[in-house]
Amino acid sequence: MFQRILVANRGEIALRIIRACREMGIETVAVFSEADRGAHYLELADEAYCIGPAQAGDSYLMINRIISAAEIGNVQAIHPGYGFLAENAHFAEVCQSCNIAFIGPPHEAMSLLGDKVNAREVATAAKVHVVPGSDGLVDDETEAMAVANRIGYPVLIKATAGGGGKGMRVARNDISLKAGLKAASAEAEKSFKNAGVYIEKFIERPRHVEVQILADNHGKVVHLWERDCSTQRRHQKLIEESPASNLPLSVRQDICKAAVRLTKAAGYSNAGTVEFLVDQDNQFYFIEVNARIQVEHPVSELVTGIDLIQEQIRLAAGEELGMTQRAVRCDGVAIEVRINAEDPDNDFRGSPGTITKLRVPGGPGIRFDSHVHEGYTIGPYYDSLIGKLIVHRNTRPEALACLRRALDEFVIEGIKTTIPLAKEIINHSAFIEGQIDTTFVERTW
Ligand code: MV4
Repeated sequence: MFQRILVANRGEIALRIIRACREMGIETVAVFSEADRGAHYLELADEAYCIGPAQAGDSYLMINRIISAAEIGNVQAIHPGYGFLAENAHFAEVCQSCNIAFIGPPHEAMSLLGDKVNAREVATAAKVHVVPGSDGLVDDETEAMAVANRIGYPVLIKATAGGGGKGMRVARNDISLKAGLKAASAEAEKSFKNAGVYIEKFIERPRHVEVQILADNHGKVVHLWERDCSTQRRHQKLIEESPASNLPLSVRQDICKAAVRLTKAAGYSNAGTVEFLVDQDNQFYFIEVNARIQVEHPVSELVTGIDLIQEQIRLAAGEELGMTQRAVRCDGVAIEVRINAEDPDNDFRGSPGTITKLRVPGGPGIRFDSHVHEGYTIGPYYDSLIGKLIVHRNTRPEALACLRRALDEFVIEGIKTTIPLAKEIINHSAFIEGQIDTTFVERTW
């Protein structure tokens, strides 16, 4: 097992990783930018090194500086968290060449699945349903029209290097298809330096259901059931839950089995998430793989009782998975609310400032993962997530009652947060009934 790990991230996920390491008796080396100097979570690491100025591009994204800190800190492994370098296959390869274990998937699987057209091919080979669409990249208007007229409008043009919604265009006829093809391709070239696009049937009002996977380096793969992440706005998830509500057990089992087949076919190991769209007839379609630990991993931890960060570390050290699929329970219901420093009255823009008062809820069923405290200043440099409130109760109505109480107990002064919006959402009848899809928040607010 590793004796020392470098945490190549900041904020709540850096703290989450430091805590996991401490419980495992592993020392941690933290890194920080000038903007994060003095943050309290850094004191919980064994060492901390400054790696540059506030701008992420000059610090948390600088591979040479991270590797230098790893060499000076004498670590055997790097945990990238999420965002920043977490899905950078080149970074994973550099770690390997420096004889430092990357706590994540092999770089080969990461670059394979990072290309969505390749990922669709892997899924198809594994007999996992993909959304009906083009056979590979679409090269020109003529080919695009042939595909669209075969599968039928509306269609969605997507960037093969994309994900998270960038470089996507809906087309409802040949005219908008031609315009969308140009626009999507140009946006993809600009954002990803890869103009490649493909076409899928546009699924109307889908649910976003994703399966948590753990895979060892010896060919064993288990799933930790699914999360519903449909409650989002502008591709920013707001609320996630496990299990998915109103999804029959047989469908959940089929989705989870499909995710395991795909993981095996991709030669993937460590923790990962296989994303699906679920249509109104409960048909599910693979869309992409997230080759990292995700923000919403705690809901899966609570229903299964498995510590995902500790598992990631054991798997990266080459250990075999310690559990069988049968032993992975899905007990009760867990719901996570993301708390962002954003101003709902200013188009949900970041709301930097100092937290002047903080009262955190507690009691049965409540977990709060956050690096912030009274007196903490949220700067303008990074994403606006300041914490995650996660509840775990036996049933969904009980989980919602617990969440309602917790949000009512919460006091955060000095900055604007998404807590008021979260309260409105969880008190809306559609949400209470579990009638949620990816368009719900934007249709309703
Ligand atoms: C789709 C879709 C409808 N039909 N694909 C958005 C981000 C990327 N991960 C995939 N996305 C979508 N792909 C087809 N064929 C609708 C979305 C989508 C979405 C998906 C998941 C969660 C939130 C979303 C919000 C808007 C659109």
